[in-house]
Amino acid sequence: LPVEQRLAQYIIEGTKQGLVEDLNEVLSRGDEPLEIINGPLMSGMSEVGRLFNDNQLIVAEVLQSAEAMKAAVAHLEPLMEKSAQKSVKGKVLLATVKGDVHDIGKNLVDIILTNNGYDVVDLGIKVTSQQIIDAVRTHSPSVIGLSGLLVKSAQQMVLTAQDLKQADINLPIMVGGAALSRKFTDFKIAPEYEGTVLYAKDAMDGLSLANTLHD
Ligand code: B1M
Repeated sequence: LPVEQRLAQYIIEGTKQGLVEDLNEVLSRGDEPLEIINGPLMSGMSEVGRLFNDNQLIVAEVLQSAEAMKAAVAHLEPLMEKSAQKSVKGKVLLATVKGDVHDIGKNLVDIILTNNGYDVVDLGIKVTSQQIIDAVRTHSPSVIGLSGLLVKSAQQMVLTAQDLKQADINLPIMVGGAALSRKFTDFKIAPEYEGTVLYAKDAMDGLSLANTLHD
C-alpha cells in the first residue's frame, strides 16, 4: 500500500505498529504535520466513523483507533509550527461538554491555539456548565471553547449557553464538533446567549476565529 493508505489503515485497524516509521517517512519528504493529520489520519478516522455506524466496529475497536490517532498526534505535535511571538494573544477556556467523552478534536484545537500564541486552559471532557462558570471566575479567559461530537452534545451546548447567561457571563463562545453546524449555532445556541457565538468547522478555523476576536 502507498504510505498515505498505510497511515489511514493504522487508524482504521487501531494499531500503532509501524505508525511512527511511516509518519517519519512522510515527514522526511516534506509533508507538514497538520497536512498529515487532516489528510490520511482524518480520512482513516472518517472510515472508522462509517464502519462504526454500520455496526462493523465495536466501541472497544474504535477506542483502539482513537489511541492510534492520539499516538500519531503526539508524535507530530512537537514538529508543528509554533509562532515566535512572546506575548499571549488571549486566554481560551476549552471543554468537551457534559455527557461527551470525545476529545481528539478538542485536543487538536488546544495544540493549534497553544502553538499560535494562546494560553489554553483545558478543562477536559464531560464538563458541566457549573465547572465552566467556576473556571471563568478562576481564570478570566477571553473566550470559551466548547467541543462536542454527539447530537445530544449540540443540545447540551444550548443549555450551557443558557447557564452561562444566567451567571451573567457574556464572553465570546466558540463551538465545534461533528454534530454541529453554523445553522445550529446561529439558530439554536446564539439566541440563548448574550455574547458572540462562533462556529468553527475545524481547528484551523478555530484559530482564525480566535484571531478575529483578539485583533
Ligand atoms: Co464516538 N461517536 N461514541 N467514540 N466516535 C461518533 C461521534 C459517531 C458520529 C460515530 C458514528 O456513529 N458514526 C457517533 C455519534 C452519533 C450521534 O450522536 N448522532 C458516536 C457514538 C454513538 C459514540 C457512543 C455513544 C458509542 C457507544 O458507547 N455506544 C460513545 C459515546 C460516549 C460519550 O461521549 N458519552 C462513543 C465513544 C467513542 C470512543 C470513546 C470509542 C471514541 C472517542 C475517543 C476519544 O475521543 N478519546 C469515539 C470515536 C473515536 C468516534 C469517531 C469514530 C471519531 C471522532 C474523532 O475523534 N474524530 C466519531 C465518528 C465521526 O466523527 N465521524 C464518533 C477526529 C477528530 C479530530 O475530529 O472531533 O470532529 P472532531 O474534531 C474536528 C472538528 O469537529 C473540529 O476540529 C477538529 C478537526 O480539526 N472541532 C472543533 C472539534 N471540536 C472543536 C472545538 C472548537 C473548534 C473546532 O472550538 C472550541
